[in-house]
Amino acid sequence: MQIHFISDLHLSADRPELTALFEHYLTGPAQAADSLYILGDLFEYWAGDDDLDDPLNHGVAKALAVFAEGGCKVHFMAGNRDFLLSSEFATRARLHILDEPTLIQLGEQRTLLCHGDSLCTDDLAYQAFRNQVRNPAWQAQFLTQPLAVRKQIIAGVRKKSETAKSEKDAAIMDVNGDTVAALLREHGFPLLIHGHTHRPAVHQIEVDGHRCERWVLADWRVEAELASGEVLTWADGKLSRQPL
Ligand code: LP5
Ligand code: MN
Repeated sequence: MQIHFISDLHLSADRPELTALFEHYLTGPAQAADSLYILGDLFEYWAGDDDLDDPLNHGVAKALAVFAEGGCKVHFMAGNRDFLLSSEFATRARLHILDEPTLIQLGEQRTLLCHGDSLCTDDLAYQAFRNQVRNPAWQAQFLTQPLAVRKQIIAGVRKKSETAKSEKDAAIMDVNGDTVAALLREHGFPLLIHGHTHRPAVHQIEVDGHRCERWVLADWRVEAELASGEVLTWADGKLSRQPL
C-alpha cells in the first residue's frame, strides 16, 4: 500500500519541462501508488473549466485520466491558484475533488490535509484577497466574464501579487503557529500535511501536550532548464520524500 502526496507543480505552457516531469512521474514512480493526493497549485493558474481546450490543460487532464484508469484513486484539493478548477475538469481527469481541510487515515495515523495558504494568517493582504475570491457569489460573477477577459484579470492579479510579495517580509508568508495549533486542536491533534509555502520541512510541534508533526511539501521547479520535483510517499507505515 502506497499513498503519494504532491503539490505546487505550477504547470504552465511556459515551462514544458515541468509538464514532462509530471508525465514521467505518472507513468513511472506513481504507478506504485494506490492513492495520489494533489494538494493544490497543480496549475500556475486556472481560469475556469471552460479552458479545457487549452493544449496544456487538455494534455494534463488526459494524462491524469489514463493514470486513473490504471487503478490509482486520484484526489485534488484546491490551491490559491487553481481553486476555480471544478467538476468538468474532475470528470475529464477522473479525479475526485476534496474539501479543505480533509482528514484521512494513514494506517493508524489520523492525517489532516490542506493546501497551506489558509494557515498564513499573518499575511493580512493575502487573507483579504482570499476571502474575496473564495466567496461563491464572487466566483459565480467572475465566471460569467469571457475566458479571455478572465485571463487578462488573472495576469493583472499575478503581477500585483508578485510586486506585493517582493515587498513583504518573508516571515509573514509562512504559516502562523497559533493558526496551525488551532487547526490541530479542532481536528483532534492529527499529523498535518500541506504545501504552498515552498519551505519543505518536517516540524515537530506540541499542542496542548500532544506531539504533532507538520510535513511541508516541496514545490516543483525549473532551474537552468532542469525540472525537479518531489513526492511525499507513505509506505510501510512511514512517510518519506522522493526527489523526481
Ligand atoms: O501564489 P503565490 O505563492 O505566488 O502567492 C500567493 C499569494 N498570491 C495569490 C495570487 C495568485 O498568485 C495569482 C492569481 C491566481 C489565479 C487565480 C484564478 C482566479 C482568480 C481570479 C482573481 C481575480 O494567491 C500572495 C501571498 C503568497 O501566496 C504567500 O502566501 O503573499 O498574496 C498576495 O501577494 C496578495 C496581495 O498581497 C494582495 C492582492 C493583490 C491583488 C489585488 C487585485 C485586486 C483585483 C480584484 C479581484 C478580486
Ligand atoms: Mn499556493
